[in-house]
Amino acid sequence: MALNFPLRQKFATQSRAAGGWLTLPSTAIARTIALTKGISWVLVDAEHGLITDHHFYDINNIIAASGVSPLIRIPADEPWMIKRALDSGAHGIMIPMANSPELVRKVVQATKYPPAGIRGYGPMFTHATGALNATYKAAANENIIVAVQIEHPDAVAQIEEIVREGIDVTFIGPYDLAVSMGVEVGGAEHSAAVKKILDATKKAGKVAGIFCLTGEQAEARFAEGFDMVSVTTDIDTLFDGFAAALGKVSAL
Ligand code: 3PY
Ligand code: MG
Repeated sequence: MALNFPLRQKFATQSRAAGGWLTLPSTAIARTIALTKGISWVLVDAEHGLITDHHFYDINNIIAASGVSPLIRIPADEPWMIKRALDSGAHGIMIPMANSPELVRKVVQATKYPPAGIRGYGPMFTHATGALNATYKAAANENIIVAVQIEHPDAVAQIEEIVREGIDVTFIGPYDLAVSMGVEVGGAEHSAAVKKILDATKKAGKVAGIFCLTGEQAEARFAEGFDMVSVTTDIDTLFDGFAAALGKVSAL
């Protein structure tokens, strides 16, 4: 059974999936982003954002009610965190620092009910997926979107093996990738690593994603062949908006 996940529909039609990034625990901000024309997914950031699992359920519902897929980025590759995020109705999960095929296999198993995996049963609050309990369980394994972040040289070195695991998306974290490689974002080594990840992902028939902070960056990444790209974040929009407004005011 197919669950009605807007982001899966984007994948099926191979059209550009532009997303927003939510770092603040606010249903109002989540809805504002989700209702922006052109957005098909919102990343709920429980890794570096201020959001915790206490907020997941309401945020997922408001994003899904806007016709957009909520994805949750959890702080680490822990099965219990994956379980809590999925049980709150996320359409998908994003795992930071997915640095080896073994780790990715463990993560994929944590997203699946037995016998395919080890996910525990308790989908009473998965309203944002449009299904609950037995109906949800019957559909979850094949519908939940699994995105793993490629943001470390160990992952780049093993990218061909990583993309063969049961994931849907490789999602590049360009800033961690630069920090962990000890190079500049956009420099020659960084760009070569990004290209290697993109090529391996496309060759495996998986979705290639990358984090961007501006529409200009997103447009360039889509043009390079990426399928799933963020356009900005709530907090960056606030920074930029306040700075731009204050830039018009003299003698402060
Ligand atoms: C990174 O650039 O490291 C990311 O994870 C984007 O949020
Ligand atoms: Mg990162």
